[in-house]
Amino acid sequence: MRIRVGLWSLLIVGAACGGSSAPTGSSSNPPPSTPVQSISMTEFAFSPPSPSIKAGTTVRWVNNGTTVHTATSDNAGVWNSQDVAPAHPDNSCPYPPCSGTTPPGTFSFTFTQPGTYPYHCAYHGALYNMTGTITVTP
Ligand SMILES: [Cu+2]
Repeated sequence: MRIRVGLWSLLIVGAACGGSSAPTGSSSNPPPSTPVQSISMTEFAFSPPSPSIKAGTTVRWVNNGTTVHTATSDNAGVWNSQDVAPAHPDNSCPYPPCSGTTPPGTFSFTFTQPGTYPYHCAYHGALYNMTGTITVTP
């Protein structure tokens, strides 16, 4: 009889220890990854051209058009996509040149500093007013 009572006590203590590591009720979702703002490039516009984003957001330009475009900051040196080729499903190129993109069809840049960032397409900015402005808020 005495031995049985002793085992019971050990089991209860063990259960109490196991319970101490229970979750504290926070969400089980993983931490959010870097937010992404997509901007489509077509002939001859960015869409949306001028989004407002939070610092730390990555802007991802996607060329959904049929010729090369760029996303180039008006202030030299902030960012320059170089040529972004059309992102056709078969990566075809109806209106060459369509080279110089990494990876095909997209260009990404992460904005870490709040501010106002005007940009343009190097080929169609002046000619077709293919321009935009990224507003970065804290
Ligand atoms: Cu363009």
